Amino acid sequence: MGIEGSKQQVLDYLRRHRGEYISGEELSKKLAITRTAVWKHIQALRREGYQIDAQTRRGYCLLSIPDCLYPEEVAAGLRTSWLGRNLYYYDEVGSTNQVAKELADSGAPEGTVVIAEAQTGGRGRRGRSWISPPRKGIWFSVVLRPRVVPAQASQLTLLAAVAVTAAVRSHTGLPPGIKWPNDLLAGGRKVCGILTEIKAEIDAIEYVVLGTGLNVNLEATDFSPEVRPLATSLLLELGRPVARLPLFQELLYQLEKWYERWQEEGFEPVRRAWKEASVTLGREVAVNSWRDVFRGVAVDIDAEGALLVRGAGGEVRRFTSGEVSLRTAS
Ligand code: BT5
Repeated sequence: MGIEGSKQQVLDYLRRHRGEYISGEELSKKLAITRTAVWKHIQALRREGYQIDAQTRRGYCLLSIPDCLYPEEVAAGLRTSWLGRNLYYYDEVGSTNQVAKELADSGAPEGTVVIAEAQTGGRGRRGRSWISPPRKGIWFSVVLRPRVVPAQASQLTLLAAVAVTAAVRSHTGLPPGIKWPNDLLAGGRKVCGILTEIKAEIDAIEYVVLGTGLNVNLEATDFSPEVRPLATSLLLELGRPVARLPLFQELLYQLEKWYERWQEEGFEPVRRAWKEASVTLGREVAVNSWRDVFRGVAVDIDAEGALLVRGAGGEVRRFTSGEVSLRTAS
């Protein structure tokens, strides 16, 4: 077994006996490695942020695990059956969406997840950038291979917004509002963005990469001056830090649940949940599409997930993409 493998076994053993002292001798016997190797693994785990107490006669005791999204920690409490079971972890990466697309191109199975503690080239839509400082957010991408026609892929963005909203609400009590199509707002500011990228033929999807950036423990100073007035984090809204690991596990669980429901029952349940959490419907909006800017009242989303906006003259326009700015409160 490799060094990483036996380090993992030391960790697993200590995790199973959390709060107890385990002697170096016991570890060395049970795992069939030398006591020097045990000690080296303990040192390495401490460098990764695990708090492990060592006492001469009693042995080692795992006191706390770091708030990192290490794959072994994610897997240890994951409630999904397939999503996130194939997990790629990076301390730092350009963009998790980029990595996920490369993996998908080389055949990665549905449910493959790429997570990074930091992104140096995090991306938004239309070439914009996404601020992703180390260990303060949840920056991840999922490879999906849905059996629907390409036109339905945009429903996945709304589905992801619903799943993230559910996870944040159940984990923190804070109910984010969804701004069509891909922004989650808290206190009127953006707390999460979703970037859906697709590779398809005319009539069949090869894959969809669903990238989510959730601001968890960012401080105001983590945002650039231009973004600061528009952005927020769970920490800023709740006034306390939020543990990322269980929240990430809940995100994956909700995504899998909503995705399966969508595949089985179609868009309607997603649409209902989306409408409940929406902060767009009923509001005056300006929609910036690639054609022009259209002003009116957002009245509904239709059975495909498109936004319906009624203009001043009563005409209703349908948008499948575009940027929405909210004007006055209704
Ligand atoms: C989005 O784009 O909202 C999609 C963001 C998706 C990010 C995830 S992170 C994991 C995965 N890997 C990636 O490379 N991307 C995905 P858009 O609607 O275009 O919004 C981008 C705009 O939001 C920027 O131009 C800024 O004004 C603002 N912004 C940038 N970083 C932000 C942050 N951390 N929080 C809130 N707003 C931000």
